[in-house]
Amino acid sequence: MIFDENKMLADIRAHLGDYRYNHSLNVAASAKALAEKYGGDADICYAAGLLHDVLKEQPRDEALEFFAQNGIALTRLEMNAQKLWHAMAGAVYIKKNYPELPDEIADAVRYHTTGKADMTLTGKILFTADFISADRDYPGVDDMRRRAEDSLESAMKEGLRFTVFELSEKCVPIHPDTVDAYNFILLNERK
Ligand code: DGI
Ligand code: FE
Ligand code: FE
Repeated sequence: MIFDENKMLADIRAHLGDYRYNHSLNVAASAKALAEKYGGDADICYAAGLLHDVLKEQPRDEALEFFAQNGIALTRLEMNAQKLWHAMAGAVYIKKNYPELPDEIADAVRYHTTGKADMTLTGKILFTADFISADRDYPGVDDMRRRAEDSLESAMKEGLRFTVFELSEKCVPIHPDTVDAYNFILLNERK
């Protein structure tokens, strides 16, 4: 590991409860395994996994303060979708606190919840690792794990389909990046 793993571990330990700390370790392990399988950078993907949810437990008031202090303007949809905040805030946090890490890590964290069109390999690996990590136990997780063995695109397509389906079923607004990610995958499928 070429990065300071102990710094990241201490940081997420200080920010997260046991459940999400353990989730982060599992996502890091999955991201590393996917990097090895798909030719990504194992250290970059592992670090992205460790840090991806670092601000997931940040209280609402603190998050809004953090956005204001860092000049991050939320769209109306984002203001109403608090579950998206940790990805946006996490990316800014990583840029500020880990200037030694490649930008690719903050970028992958930024889009780990919604996805976006034309993601980096690290971004696709983190997005997929978050769905298949060892702690995940939802109906369909075995199918997701099989897909991730086959291709990142297959796993992402199902992950995005599931997310769009769930959000629309609950009448929750769908972020444009989520729609872009979904459409991009469908339109770029090998025929
Ligand atoms: O942080 P995790 O729980 O590990 O996973 P995550 O960062 O993928 O967050 C998943 C949550 O984010 C889930 O409750 C659905 C929500 N979400 C994902 N895409 C969208 C979304 N919420 C809205 N409103 N719009 C989206 O496009
Ligand atoms: Fe997350
Ligand atoms: Fe996560």
